[in-house]
Amino acid sequence: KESRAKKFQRQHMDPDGPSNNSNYCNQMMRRRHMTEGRCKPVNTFIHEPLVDVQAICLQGNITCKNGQPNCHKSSSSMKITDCRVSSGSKYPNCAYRTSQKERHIIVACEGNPYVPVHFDASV
Ligand code: PAX
Repeated sequence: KESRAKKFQRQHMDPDGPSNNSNYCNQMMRRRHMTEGRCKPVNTFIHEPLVDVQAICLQGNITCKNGQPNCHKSSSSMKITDCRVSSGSKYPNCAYRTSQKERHIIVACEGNPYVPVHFDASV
């Protein structure tokens, strides 16, 4: 079975991206299997090296949106792309809006090694 750490990488890591086109989210949400069973409503891709994203687990510890204590906020801002399902989108034809940003990101970390498993927010 896919580990939580590998699932985070599949859903959120794209170090070599983004290709600068408005179809980025339509292609990537499908390619990374987030349009199977339903259209995942919101998903963020991170365009930074994996080691830099893993290092966030050693940076500022904060409370997560769900009240758990295992969230960490990146000390630097990071290049990200937010994908948000379009209002007219109807499964199985998932359509997304693509928006590129530079933000501090908040991830939840777990395990040994202590690595990202959930994307909490960007600020
Ligand atoms: P997830 O299912 O929320 O978490 P995501 O981050 O890709 O997936 P499994 O075994 O898979 O169920 N975990 C935690 N989750 C939440 N909070 C804490 N502290 C925590 N610690 C561990 C993946 C796994 O991490 C475990 C959790 O139990 C899961 O284990 O966002 C919904 C989704 O949208 C994304 C982030 C979420 O997907 P919500 O409801 O939390 O706001 N998303 C959201 C995003 O990519 N970008 C955004 O800007 C926002 C707002």
